[in-house]
Amino acid sequence: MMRKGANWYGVVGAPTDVGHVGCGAAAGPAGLRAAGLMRRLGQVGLVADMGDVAGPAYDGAVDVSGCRSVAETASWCGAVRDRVGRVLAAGGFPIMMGGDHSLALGSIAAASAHARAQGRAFHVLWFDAHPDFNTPETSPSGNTHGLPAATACGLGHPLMLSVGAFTPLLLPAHLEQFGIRDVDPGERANLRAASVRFHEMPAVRAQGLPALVGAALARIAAAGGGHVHVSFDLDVLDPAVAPGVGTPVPGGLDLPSAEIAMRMLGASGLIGSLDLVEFAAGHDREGRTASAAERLLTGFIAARNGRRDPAMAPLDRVA
Ligand SMILES: [Mn+2]
Repeated sequence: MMRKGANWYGVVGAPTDVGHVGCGAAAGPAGLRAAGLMRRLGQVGLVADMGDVAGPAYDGAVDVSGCRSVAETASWCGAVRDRVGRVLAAGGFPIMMGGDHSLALGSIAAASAHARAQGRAFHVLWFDAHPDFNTPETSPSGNTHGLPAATACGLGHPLMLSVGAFTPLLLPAHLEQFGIRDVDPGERANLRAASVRFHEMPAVRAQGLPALVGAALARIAAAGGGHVHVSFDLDVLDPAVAPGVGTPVPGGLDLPSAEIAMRMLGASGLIGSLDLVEFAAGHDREGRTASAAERLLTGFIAARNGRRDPAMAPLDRVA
């Protein structure tokens, strides 16, 4: 079967924790490179390291909206948007390597604009312990990494909404979330008001992540496909598997389920861009989180390229 879409991968690093100052995600790109991620990805696909984007320094100052470092977040997201956009324009598949999850607004701005220019529908599949669907009004912390999914859907701070060339970048009906287990009260109200489809961990455990992801892919395919962006926050994994994250929440995904889901996403041929965010290298233990990130990405790329990766053989038997 022919696979549609880009056959080379451009990794864009965004070394900042502007969205949750001090959470440690600024060390993510350097930590993943030091763990050998680029070399390992290069074994399963044609991968180019597009380097790190840069953005302003920040101090966590709270503005009138009650949110921290909003202008700085918007600036970092703009830098991500531009470099991810260049990968897409050159026919590549962008992998945005965070950094904290606020940066997803930048990659979504690029991917949504790319989809629109091609006349294709745009969808986002979001893997996270948190929905990141707060608005400045509902956010208890004021950290901008809790806002990007809502902002993409057109709800939020004007400075963050201005990262995209248009708004909303994403229809709430085209957003689906998996692995959720830490939802703020106002955030839950936002999700319900927007009718976002989000799967909390009890439902994920009952139905299995692969079944839920398969249903989501089937629904998108039945609706005519389009450009599907995957935003993967490493804190969706259980902290036993991925301790190196800024905001760990117990009761998360096991690695085999996540890995099978990523391989399904790759094999679907529907995915056009991806984020891997919130790796706090300084909190990792025995390289577990970096190793998990590497397995997820190599599994995705190998499946998307229609290859069998020898390292995945034990999981083939599980699946
Ligand atoms: Mn997140």
